[in-house]
Amino acid sequence: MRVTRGDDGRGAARSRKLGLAVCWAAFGLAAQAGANTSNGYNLPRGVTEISRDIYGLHMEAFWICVGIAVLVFGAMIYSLVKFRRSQGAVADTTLSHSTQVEIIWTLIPAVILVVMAIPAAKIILKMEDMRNSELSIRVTGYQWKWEYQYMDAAAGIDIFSTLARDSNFARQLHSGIDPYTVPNYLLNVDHPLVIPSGTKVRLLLTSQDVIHAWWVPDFGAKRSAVPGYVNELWFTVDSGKEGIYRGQCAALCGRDHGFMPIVVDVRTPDEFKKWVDEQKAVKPAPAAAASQPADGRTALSGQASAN
Ligand SMILES: [Cu+2]
Repeated sequence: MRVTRGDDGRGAARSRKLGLAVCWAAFGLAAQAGANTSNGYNLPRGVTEISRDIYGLHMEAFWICVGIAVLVFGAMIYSLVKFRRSQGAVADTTLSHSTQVEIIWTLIPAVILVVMAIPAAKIILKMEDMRNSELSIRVTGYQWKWEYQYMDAAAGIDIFSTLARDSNFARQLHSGIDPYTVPNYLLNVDHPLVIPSGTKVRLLLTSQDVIHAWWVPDFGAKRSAVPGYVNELWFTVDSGKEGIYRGQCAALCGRDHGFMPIVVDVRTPDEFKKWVDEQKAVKPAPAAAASQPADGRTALSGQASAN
């Protein structure tokens, strides 16, 4: 680019200062976005290895984007300010094509994409690795509730999980109840899914009517529940991270789609065992065949198990 300068240098100093200020502002915003990881500005770090992997991948992509933005917008703003007509800049009309430049601006983005794709592929493979799961739970979506049928050591436990009654009353038209007075409004259920910490839990997801999606952000876990299909999903909640975790159906599954929340009650393996014994004592386990499919193909939907 050919430039004719006609000023005494004061303009250049001013534009340098301006450019610096813009760069600092961009950096400040980026730093702020990166630091606010737990107050609603960013993904949750979560309580599983997968959720932390996803978070790391997200931050890696974020910082690459920040770097690209700083370079591209920095060059643009610098050029706009420095080579403006009032400073005597004259457009270069001779440069129309450069093979060298085209190769460079094709190769650099390609390399960046590969750098991002390698860790992403590793995490996807890890998410799909269902081997050595210690507890399997069959999850069936209905309009609008979830059914959790335990297998393995907890076989026989069958829970329907629906919207908590106080939320359900408050959500009715003209209920007269202020939703702000309802704790965990629309995010609470009558019977949560209870699972042990430090245990590889595998969910087998299906649906009895339309497509639902089981999603708990803190687990980095989300998968569709599709009628006629069985999708798998696994997570291991860290030991020491016992507590209540909340999620929602993440598919537009019909009129009351917003009213089928997910609540997971994570307990220590000992407490979980106690809970399993309590459940079995309250309700004797039905015939093993109903909850533990003999050949894995049948009994994954209510209709099949009824045959
Ligand atoms: Cu749903």
